[in-house]
Amino acid sequence: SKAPVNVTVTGAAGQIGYALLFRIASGQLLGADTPVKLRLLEIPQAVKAAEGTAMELDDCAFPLLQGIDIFDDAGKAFEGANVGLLVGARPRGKGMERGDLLQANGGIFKPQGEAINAGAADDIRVLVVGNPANTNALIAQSHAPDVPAERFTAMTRLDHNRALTQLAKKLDVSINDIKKLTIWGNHSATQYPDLFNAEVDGANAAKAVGDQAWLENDFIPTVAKRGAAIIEARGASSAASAANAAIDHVYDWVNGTPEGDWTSAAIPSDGSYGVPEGLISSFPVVSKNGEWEIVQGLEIDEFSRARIDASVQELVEERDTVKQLGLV
Ligand code: NAX
Repeated sequence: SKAPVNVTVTGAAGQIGYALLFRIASGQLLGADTPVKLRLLEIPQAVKAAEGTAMELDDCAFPLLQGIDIFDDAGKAFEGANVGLLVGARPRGKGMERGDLLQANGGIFKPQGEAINAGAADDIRVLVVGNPANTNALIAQSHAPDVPAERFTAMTRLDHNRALTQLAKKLDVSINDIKKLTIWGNHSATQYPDLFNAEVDGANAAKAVGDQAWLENDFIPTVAKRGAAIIEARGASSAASAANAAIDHVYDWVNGTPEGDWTSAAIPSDGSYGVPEGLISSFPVVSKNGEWEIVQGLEIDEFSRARIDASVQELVEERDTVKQLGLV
């Protein structure tokens, strides 16, 4: 039988953690034949709540779950980690400037990057969920010089999934009829969901929509502001859908993306599509042999170019800020 995979989850007692851990333990993160050991990281005040979640995990008697350990120390939590799901982050407080937010998150993602560098397994794969996800991933990556840079990724899969459903509803088609949709740039309100390279039943999706006004004034803002709409409706931010997207991201990373399609993930840029090298930006990606590859050769029209550039510019500014703060 397969050796268990160590999965470290930070922010384990939070609401995404609560939606995520049961799915990992049931085999949905890595596959139904892969046993897992959970390593939960929380701040000291939340360790007790994490212990409560661990009791419930015990009570599920998941056949694949081979152990749960709880830590309030990043160094220990990432020891031997094969997968790191970095969910816990500092939320933006009232009146907090972007610089303050990045600084506060630097205090979390710098030591976690160091801990990954020091103790994680050679095949460590990191997904940052906690916001600002792209730049938090950059901070962690820059403190893990011994880990290949491409092992640090940030989540735009929730945006991707949101876009799939908005398009499917608009065209009254099934999710399964849609291929090759892309989220470009930052996981923020500037993100660009691209229908010009997407396909619906093999036909161009933007043409199938045939309504530029809907695309600009409806589709793009609905996808980009969906998080705020969920908060407005639910009284709490997206949790189960965010956990679902994290599962999708890691599952595809490990097991590969389906032939004839791609997905979206924020991965370190190699300079493709004019995105400055090293920025962790969302791209159209496929996963092969356990590694993400950026889909090459797509045509980027003027409209898309401007949208991508605007989101990438925001990432450049975030990188400049964390550079000034000495965090990267
Ligand atoms: P919660 O506030 O419910 O949980 C966060 C947990 O992280 C808390 O239990 C807290 O104690 C813990 N934590 C804080 N600092 C920590 C540290 N240094 N080490 C370990 N744990 C720490 O937030 P939740 O709703 O679970 O959201 C978590 C993060 O996901 C937030 O940053 C949120 O903005 C982000 N999101 C990202 C999304 C994406 O698509 N990339 C979508 C959903 C979500 O908004």
